[in-house]
Amino acid sequence: MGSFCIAPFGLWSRIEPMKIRRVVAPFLSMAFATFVGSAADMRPNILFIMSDDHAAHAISAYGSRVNQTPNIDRLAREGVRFNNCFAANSICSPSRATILTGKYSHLNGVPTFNRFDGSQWTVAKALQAAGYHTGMLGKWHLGSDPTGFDEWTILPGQGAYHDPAFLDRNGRRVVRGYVTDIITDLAIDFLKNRPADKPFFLMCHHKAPHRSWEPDEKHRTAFAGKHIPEPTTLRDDYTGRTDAIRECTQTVFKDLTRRDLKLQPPPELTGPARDKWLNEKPTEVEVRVESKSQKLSGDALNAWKYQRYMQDYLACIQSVDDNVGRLLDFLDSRGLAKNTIVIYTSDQGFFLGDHGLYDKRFMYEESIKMPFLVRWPGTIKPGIEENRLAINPDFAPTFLEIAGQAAPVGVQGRSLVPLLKGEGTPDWRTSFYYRYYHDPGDHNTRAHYGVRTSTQKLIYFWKKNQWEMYDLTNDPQELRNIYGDAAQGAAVEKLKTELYRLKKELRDDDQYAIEQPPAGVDGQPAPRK
Ligand SMILES: [Ca+2]
Repeated sequence: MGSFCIAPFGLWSRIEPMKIRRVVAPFLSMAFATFVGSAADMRPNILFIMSDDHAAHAISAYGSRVNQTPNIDRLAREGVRFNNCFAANSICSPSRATILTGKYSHLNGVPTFNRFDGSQWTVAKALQAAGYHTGMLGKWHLGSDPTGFDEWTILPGQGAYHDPAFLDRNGRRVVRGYVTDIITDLAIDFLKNRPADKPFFLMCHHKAPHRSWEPDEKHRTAFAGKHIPEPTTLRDDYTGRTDAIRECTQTVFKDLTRRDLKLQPPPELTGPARDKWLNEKPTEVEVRVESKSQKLSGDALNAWKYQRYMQDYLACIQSVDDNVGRLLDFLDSRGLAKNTIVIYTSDQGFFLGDHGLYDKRFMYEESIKMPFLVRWPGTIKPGIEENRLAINPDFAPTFLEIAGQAAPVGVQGRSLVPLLKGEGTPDWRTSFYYRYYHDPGDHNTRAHYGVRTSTQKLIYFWKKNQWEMYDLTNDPQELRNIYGDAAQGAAVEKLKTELYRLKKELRDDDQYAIEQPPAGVDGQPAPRK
């Protein structure tokens, strides 16, 4: 399909968003047929950079206490920082499926780590049909081949940090180097070789900083001796909380393995014996301090484990930050920055020792909060903050509106374009629904659903029939479960009403409450066509 021109983008930006949907979108198909082959399409490009498990509180623009991310910060300085953007199901594959479809897990069919049905509607297909040149590079983690992309090169499953294999339409190839650098190289190649007469939509998905947190040598060395401040809730004793947090195996002190801690197995161990050694969770560790061997256990070992975990996690992020800088520089050097919307996000948040945990899954703030930074020169005022509630089902309708397209029936999110433009939205959501299914999953994390408003949170662990409630204004760290407080009776009832209203409105009929679909995104990639 050739290029087309309907109106210069200046006109798009002057038309009210709803009018674009009602008036202009139906006109698009007509215009598309009429003007095929005419002047260049000036709709903005979309560069969507998403990392994996990068918590907002490991970005200095979000006030990180543990690292500095000058390149990612540039997007906050030159664009908008969303302070309340959340994943609706805080694990990798479900977040990705939701971003592509604008739908919750129970409707897009990916509640856990199961294969995505690529025959369904996705925003990539819609943008491709609307004349965008579409690309997907990096971590995909949805089992099936990408659909709706003119170009795709993906990591199989989780992918590898060093000398990773990639899959594309031609099969599998190994690329020498470090994964974050390579994905950025692929993105730069995509930008260099794209058709000049079309706007582009590029999903650049980093693997980092996902477990097993393997930095490149440069950043590993830079962080090796660094002391990382501990979070205040690292030694949370879970008083007043339900069983779920006590039962999970995602704690820094008890559950990091020798592999996670990068301990070296004895040289005589090989094969399964070596793997067994690496997968054990050590209660005593021998380290070298100033060339002397020292045995660590108890509190000293706990503190050491936190440092080891965070040093590698943050070193992986530093490479992501460098590479975001490379991409922004490339846009500048090619004169692309002005008409390219750049988004930086992560598929969900991560516990950085908060509540003593690593990983995500739980509906607590550190896990569900996504960094969401957007630069759109000429439209977004530089350096602003946005506090309205955004969720990852909103991303697809946002991309569509940017491209002048209406969201189809069934998309559950709302376009964030009015928020990006700083417009008032009197009917914006005041709460959102969350649901996590993967139980027992990789970390024995109990399934739950819940509702979060701007000031409160209610969580229901349905397999345990246990509840938690938090006052986010007076207890932002979520240390005091007030569900059972007599004084909260009316507030609990109000939140429950809202929870079940949302559940019904979103057509969550407990489709995956008991049985989860079989795993299908890790290990061997899906058979090639
Ligand atoms: Ca993830």
